[in-house]
Amino acid sequence: MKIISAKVIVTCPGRNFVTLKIMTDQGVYGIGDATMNGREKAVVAYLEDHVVPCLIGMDPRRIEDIWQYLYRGAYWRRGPVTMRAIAAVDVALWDIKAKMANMPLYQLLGGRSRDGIMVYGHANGSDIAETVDAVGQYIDLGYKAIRAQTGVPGIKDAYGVGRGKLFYEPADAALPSVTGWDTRKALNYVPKLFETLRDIYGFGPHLLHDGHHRYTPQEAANLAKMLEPYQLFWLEDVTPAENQEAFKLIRQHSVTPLAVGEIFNTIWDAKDLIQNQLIDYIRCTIVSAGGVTHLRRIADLAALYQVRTGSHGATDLSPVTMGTALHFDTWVPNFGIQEYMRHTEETDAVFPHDYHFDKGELFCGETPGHGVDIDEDLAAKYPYKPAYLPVARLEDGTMWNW
Ligand code: CS2
Ligand code: MG
Repeated sequence: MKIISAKVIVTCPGRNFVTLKIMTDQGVYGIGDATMNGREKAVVAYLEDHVVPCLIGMDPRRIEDIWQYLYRGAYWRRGPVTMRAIAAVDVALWDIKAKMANMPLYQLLGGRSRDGIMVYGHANGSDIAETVDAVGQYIDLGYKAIRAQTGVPGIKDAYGVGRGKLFYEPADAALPSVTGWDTRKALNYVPKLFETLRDIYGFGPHLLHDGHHRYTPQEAANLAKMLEPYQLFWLEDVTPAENQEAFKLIRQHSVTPLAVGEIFNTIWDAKDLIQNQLIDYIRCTIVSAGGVTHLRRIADLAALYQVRTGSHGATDLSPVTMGTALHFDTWVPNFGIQEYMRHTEETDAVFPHDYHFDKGELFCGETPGHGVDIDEDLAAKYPYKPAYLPVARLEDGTMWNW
């Protein structure tokens, strides 16, 4: 069996997606996601110029060997561009293997560990009252877990607050827009949101919050401690994870569960946080961390330390990543939760898929493969549009972490 061709498809049905389609001499094809929000074309060039030519003639059944070829063989290891390109190939090859085996992907991974995949949705509002209202809407939709983000008085466009209450798309400008940040104002406001949410909705729903790398370790510890009475499911990316020693300070002061990893690309980024038991949930997902082959290694390492998975699932992860992640989540023993930001109708139409939502859970389908395809004719109707994530500045103009 041989790979005879591979093409990179760029489409923008509401937002940009980069998709790899690998064709074989037996007529079976596989689909992989290679989207990197705001840097899409870097991965397109990496795939088209440096990966696709090497794939032609290879045996698509040799998933592990092709993974090692692209990782070790590049010499230049790791990083968000390389690992997304590897992920796209890897996912397309698992899709092909599962189709050849006539099995849904989760069966190849080891079979079902659970019935449904608990997901969390994104509730947001420009202030506490609006966010409380949005959380209520998610509860009405059947969600068991909800991430709550609020605008903060005096901060211009705080992270996580969309224009509509149920939809939020951060990459929304042809050049990065400038948002604001002020830690003191956030620390004075965010705990009140969770106090109000618990007063109104009680302790039934799981509540989550994303600090989006904004706080220093001391501020992060303070926030984690202040949020303790409200028993969050997790507090995410509360401080940047380049210096992982910082998480020791947070742990010393609080038992609020911590989640990190949406910007990690390999097991090496996650290793120390996991082994030192400084986090409770690892957020790496299929597209950003080298595909099924590599994410499985990260999950297995995490399992040794009772760290559970919580895959990133924002709208910039295409339905191909979502579908594949759901097969992964259906199998992985140490599953925690799956993020789920719904795609637009246009996106769902370009990527026909067999997963579905019911009462706070997603379910992968039984179609052989990962269950997600691409309608190339429809995709061609939505050409690439430059779209960037915002940047953040403090009140005095200093650049901050977005
Ligand atoms: C976020 C994302 O989903 C999350 O937790 O941190 O909105 C993130 O900002 C985007 O995926 C960036 O592309
Ligand atoms: Mg996040």
